[in-house]
Amino acid sequence: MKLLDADPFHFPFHREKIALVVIDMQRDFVEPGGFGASLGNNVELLQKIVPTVRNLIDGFRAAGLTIVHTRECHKPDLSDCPPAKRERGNPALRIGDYGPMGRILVSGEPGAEIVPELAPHPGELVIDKPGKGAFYATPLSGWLEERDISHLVFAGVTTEVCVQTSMREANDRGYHCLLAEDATESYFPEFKQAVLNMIRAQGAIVGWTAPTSKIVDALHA
Ligand code: C5J
Repeated sequence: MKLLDADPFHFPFHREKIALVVIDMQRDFVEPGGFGASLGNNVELLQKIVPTVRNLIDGFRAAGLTIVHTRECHKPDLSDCPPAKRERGNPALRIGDYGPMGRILVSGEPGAEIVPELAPHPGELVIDKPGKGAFYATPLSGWLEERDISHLVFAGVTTEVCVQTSMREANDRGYHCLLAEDATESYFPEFKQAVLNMIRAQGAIVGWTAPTSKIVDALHA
């Protein structure tokens, strides 16, 4: 059993049972011309965490541990995109419409790809998810069970939407969850801070948070 120096208290974990889940580090959220920018957001805020997310991924790679990358995207016929989701947002550039990086949030389009710096390596798991949560309508639960994973470290974007939803889904499924504080970001800094506070309040009601350097150090301690 290892102990990671986290908030609100130490996070105990077994090295062979921990996995990293990197949420939606896609061009559509991080680069100009994608889904995030179409909603009027400043994507530069999200670009800044790419090197830190890379450090976290490299720490898990060096330790030979399971890494999951998710992508929020829909089938080209949009059969998995509920009208209630598509109808919201920017009416001039909806999910499925053509933007500068191809069709917005559609699998196989350039915008749906993970940014090149964080591209999955062979053998790493890649989940395409139609919802905000990584467990909804995906094979993630089964893949984690097959690998006997009980502890999850989360990173990625955006903190209060897909990261928080996925972490709460995992929490309800019995996983011990830790969020890498500096490897997640929001277009709204106050929303990110609120999520960090919510997660670790009430005796870690959703889970723990810790900076990337402490997570990587604990993996290799
Ligand atoms: C959003 C996400 N923000 N990946 N998706 O719509 O957080």
